[in-house]
Amino acid sequence: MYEKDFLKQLFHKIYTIRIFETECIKLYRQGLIRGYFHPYVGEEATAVGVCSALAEDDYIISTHRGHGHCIARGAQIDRMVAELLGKKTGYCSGLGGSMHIADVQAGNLGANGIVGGGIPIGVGAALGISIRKEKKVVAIFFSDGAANNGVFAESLNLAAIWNLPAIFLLENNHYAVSTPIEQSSRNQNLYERATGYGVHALAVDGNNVIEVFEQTKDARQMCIKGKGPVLIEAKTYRHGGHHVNDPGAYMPKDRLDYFKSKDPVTIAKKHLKEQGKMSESEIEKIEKEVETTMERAIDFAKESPELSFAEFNQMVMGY
Ligand SMILES: Cc1ncc(C[n+]2csc(CCOP(=O)(O)OP(=O)(O)O)c2C)c(N)n1
Ligand SMILES: [Mg+2]
Repeated sequence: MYEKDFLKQLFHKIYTIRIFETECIKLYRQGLIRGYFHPYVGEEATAVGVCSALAEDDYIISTHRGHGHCIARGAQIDRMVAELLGKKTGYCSGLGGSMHIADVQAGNLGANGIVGGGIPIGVGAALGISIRKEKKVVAIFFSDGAANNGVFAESLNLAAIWNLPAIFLLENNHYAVSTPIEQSSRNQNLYERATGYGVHALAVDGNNVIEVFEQTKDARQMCIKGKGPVLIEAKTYRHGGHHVNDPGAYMPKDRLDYFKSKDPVTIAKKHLKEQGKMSESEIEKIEKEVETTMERAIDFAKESPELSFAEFNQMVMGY
C-alpha cells in the first residue's frame, strides 16, 4: 500500500505529460511548433515510474521521444513549451526544440535525436560517477529500435565489465518508426539480450507506474551497492504513429485497443481511487489544476520573445 500523497504525485505527473503532449500536438497543427514531434502518449507511466524512484542528484538521459522524461524529472512545463516554440525562455533558449531538451541542473543530461546516441553518453556519465565514488545512478532511456543499434551492445558490455551504476531503461513500445518488433527481433523479450553480458535484467509492465517504480527502486539499490548495471525492459505502446504527421495506419487496431485499455492514466487513477481512497471529484480537481497550469504555460511560451540575432550569434558562434 502506498501513501495517498505519493499516488497523487504519480497521477499528477502522468496526467501532466498526457496534457502536455495533447496540447502541444494542437500547437503543432497550428504551425507554432516546427520540425518533428514524437508524442509520448501511452508511455507516460514508464518515465514517471522511473524518475520517481531516482534521487535528486541522479541523472537521466533522454531520447527523441523525450518530453515525458523531462517532465517526470521535474522540468517546468512553461519552459518546455517555450523550447518547443523556439523561444528564448525555453530550456535551451529555443535552440534545442522538441528533440534536444537538456536540463543539466535537474540532472537531465539531455535528449538526443540520434537513435541510440544517448546510450554511450549515459555510460560515460556512469563511469564518471564510479570514478568519483559517488552514490548516484544514471537512468538511460531508449527504445526497441535503439536496442538494434551496435552501440547498445558495446555500451552494455562496458557498463557490465566496469560494474557501472547505470539503469538501462528499454522502453519497448513495439515499434521503430513503422517496423514492428516482430520484424526486427526473433526474441521479443529484449531484456534477455542483457543476460548474455552478465547483466541483471527483467521486464515490467511499462503502463503500470507502481510496477515500474518498484523495479527501478530495486535496480537503483543494486547500482548503489556496486552490483550494476541493470536493464529494465518496460513493455508499452504508442497510442499513435511515430510522429505527429504519421497516422500509424500500420498499427493493428486490436493491439492498439488492447494497450489503450491499459492506459497509464486510467491505471494511475485506479491506484488513486483504490489505494489512495480518493473520490472522482478530488481527482477531477487535480486534472483541472494540471489543465490550468498547461494553459498558463502556453500563454507564457506564446508571449515569450525569440532570441535576437545578436544573442543567437553570441550563443552559437561565440561572438
Ligand atoms: C542513428 C539514427 N538512425 C535513424 C534515425 C531515424 N529515426 C528516428 S526515430 C527512429 C526509430 C527509433 O525507434 P525506437 O528506438 O524504437 O524509438 P521510438 O521511436 O519507438 O521511441 C529512426 C529510425 C535516427 N534519428 N538516428
Ligand atoms: Mg520503439
